[in-house]
Amino acid sequence: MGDNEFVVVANRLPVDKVEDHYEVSPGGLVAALAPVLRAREGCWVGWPGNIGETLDPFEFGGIALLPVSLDQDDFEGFYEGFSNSTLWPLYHDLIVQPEYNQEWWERYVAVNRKFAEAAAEAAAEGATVWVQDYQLQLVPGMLKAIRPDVTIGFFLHIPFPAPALFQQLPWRNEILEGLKGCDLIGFQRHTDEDNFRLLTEEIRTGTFPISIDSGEIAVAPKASTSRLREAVGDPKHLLLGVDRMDYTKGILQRLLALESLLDEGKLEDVAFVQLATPSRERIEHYRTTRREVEEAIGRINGRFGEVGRPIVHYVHRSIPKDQLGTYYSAADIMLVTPFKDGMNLVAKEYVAAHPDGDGALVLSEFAGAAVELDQAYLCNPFDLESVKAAVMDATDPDPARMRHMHDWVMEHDVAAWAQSFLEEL
Ligand code: ADQ
Repeated sequence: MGDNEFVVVANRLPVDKVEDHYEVSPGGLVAALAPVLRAREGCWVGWPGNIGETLDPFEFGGIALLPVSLDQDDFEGFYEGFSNSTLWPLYHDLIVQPEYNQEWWERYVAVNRKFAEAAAEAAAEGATVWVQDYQLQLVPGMLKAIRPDVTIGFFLHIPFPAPALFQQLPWRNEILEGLKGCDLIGFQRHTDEDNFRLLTEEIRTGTFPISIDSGEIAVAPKASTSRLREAVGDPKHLLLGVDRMDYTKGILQRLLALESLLDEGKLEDVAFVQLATPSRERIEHYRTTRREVEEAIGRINGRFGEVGRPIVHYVHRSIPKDQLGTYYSAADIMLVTPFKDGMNLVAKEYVAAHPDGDGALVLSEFAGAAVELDQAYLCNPFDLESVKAAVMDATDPDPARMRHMHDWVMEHDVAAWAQSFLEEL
């Protein structure tokens, strides 16, 4: 038993090792939880991010960090395997086929046990423990067995599938048992919560749509946005995509929509910037997605670009948040076209960068964000014509729609999200 009144358990610690020191990792979750952690003698349990590294507990920015180490087999079986090649595709409605592998499952159990034991060690008598996401669904049950005195919350950042899909999982009963250790489970959308409740009604659940740190995305000064627009040839329409390179995000589909609009001569004087963070690159489906995206970009530029003036400008790297703000501010049309997405914070970040109502958001109806951002130009990424129509509508946007969404996002930020979950817990 430890002395922390509040414990966050997440796959990753909220820090990254940069050469010989640590830096806070970017992201809303840390920003939202840091004040709560500081105020309540909090501790964060998670993996430091380097395979095979074993670290003693340390403090960073007033928060106690309790590292859980993962070796190569843990990383491959628990993280790349069960989490990202079984659960990720299954929970995103089988965009690619999930793989069911007994050894991965055993690693998932073993690693969840490590996290549960670490949380049990950190938590004070009667503490509140908040477990994050699909990698750790067994932690609540395991922790409750060791420490029945603690209150356990769980938040699922990704969708929860319909029962007919979930039932495919050979270990579906074990996952449900794990989650039954919770006092409260939070979902992104009502449909996720409803899907879960069709399987069991024993546990208290709620819908808490996550959001962004409203202070993190600043509106960029005119000089920087002009410089960016100039760099891409001062087009009439600057389109933008920002994603992890993931098959759920529909990056290829938006490129195909663009290509088709150019082909038909409906869209002219356009530049498209696609920023993509490398992600899960050892998994075959991710390599295929990247290959298909890069092939489409090459083809579009070959067909419609000129020397020194490509149509698609592509960066396959992570971009610092302050620079991201310049891209968001400069873009006329933001394309967010996932086949399925728990929330999609990029959509909210774009809206946050447009207080004056300029700009337009093309948003997939299958992103959780579409529930709140219903004034966006909604589309169905499975239907190319629907994406094309939304892009064309977005070329002549109604500023009232963007202003409305901006005000909503600024008020419903990630701090409000954390507060509402913890109050309910
Ligand atoms: P993700 O699938 O990673 O998150 P998203 O919500 O869009 O998706 O968050 C991505 C974050 O990464 C954003 O903050 C964005 O700014 C950043 N990012 C993306 N591309 C970048 C780039 N090239 N450079 C720098 N930063 C980049 C999962 C779920 C989502 C859910 C979140 C939070 O899949 O549905 O919204 O968790 O719950």
